[in-house]
Amino acid sequence: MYAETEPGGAAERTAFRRAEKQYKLYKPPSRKGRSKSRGKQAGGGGFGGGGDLSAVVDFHALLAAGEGELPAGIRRCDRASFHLPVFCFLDRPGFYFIPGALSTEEQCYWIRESLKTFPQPPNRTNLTATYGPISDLFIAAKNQKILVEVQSSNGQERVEQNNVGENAHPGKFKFVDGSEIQKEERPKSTMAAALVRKLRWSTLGLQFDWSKRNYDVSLPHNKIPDDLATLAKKMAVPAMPSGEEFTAEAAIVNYYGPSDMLGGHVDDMEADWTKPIVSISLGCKCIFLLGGKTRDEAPTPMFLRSGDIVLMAGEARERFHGVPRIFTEGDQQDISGLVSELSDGDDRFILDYIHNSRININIRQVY
Ligand SMILES: O=C(O)CCC(=O)C(=O)O
Repeated sequence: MYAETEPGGAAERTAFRRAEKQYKLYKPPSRKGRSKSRGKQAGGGGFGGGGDLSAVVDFHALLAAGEGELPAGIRRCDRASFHLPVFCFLDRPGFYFIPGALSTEEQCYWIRESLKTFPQPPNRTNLTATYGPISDLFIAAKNQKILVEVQSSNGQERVEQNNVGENAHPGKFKFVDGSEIQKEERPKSTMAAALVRKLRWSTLGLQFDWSKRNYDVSLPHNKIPDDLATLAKKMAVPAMPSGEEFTAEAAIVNYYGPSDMLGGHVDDMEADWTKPIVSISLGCKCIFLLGGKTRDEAPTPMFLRSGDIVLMAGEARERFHGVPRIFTEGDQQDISGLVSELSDGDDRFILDYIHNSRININIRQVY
């Protein structure tokens, strides 16, 4: 699904790669050095450790500006059958941007689901290959549990079953309280909280096999949760062929930490490209690049904020796209709504996580 990074040397040869690098390296002017860096931009602009974001399309600002003239190449494509404002690009058919599609309450709900429910087996995550299926990772992290290896690769039992907590897993690892075992007894152990931070993706519904770059229908899976499927069906409307309904069959949840990025790629593994990918942004703001059918075409950068939804259908499915940068704590992350909504006791752990993280849920009709 995601194209690999080109071998060294090729990295900056294309317009897409150059844009990725520019935004990845963007640094907000420090308060102290603000006038200095402004002066630098005026004298030639450019990126590489400074730079500016003036070319980044901000659909929230366009929406707030009201009926005024839109920048060249951008238009409103609202639908009578759809209740929210929709933007699109004249030269990028099949791409739709729905700013602020989800309320703060809805965003919080989907953030909780993304952390607590979506990584649950049989859904697989990037951690599955190393640790086997892990149940209740988020609860374990909240309760400061440790994941320990209970059976070495030669099958030898490392820790007495009776000495450890109730969270036994079919794999070789299980959660225990730190106090329950001695340090020397756990040759391979990781704090559950550290594992939450290492979560990069989970797959829902039909499971995607990254090594084969295809769906593996033989892998055990649950169907997409009804409420997520309903949301996707509702939000897909502006991009759907008339008279048809979107059926959610698979989803990938991407978890981004402070310096994570998603390199340019095309999503071409689904059979029917007339159906959109419904892509939901949660948590910290990011820059999203929408490029052309090759990496040689310069991409259009745009901000994606928590609650925004993007649809990519038809021709837009062939376009390279990616996320070179997210804006975390102290760096214009734009999550004030979430901060007040998640400040209650039980949600504090989620708030700590989302302060420095972005989550993307992209939902697909595969067949
Ligand atoms: O994180 C995003 O907004 C984009 C995700 C994406 O492009 C993908 O998963 O294919």
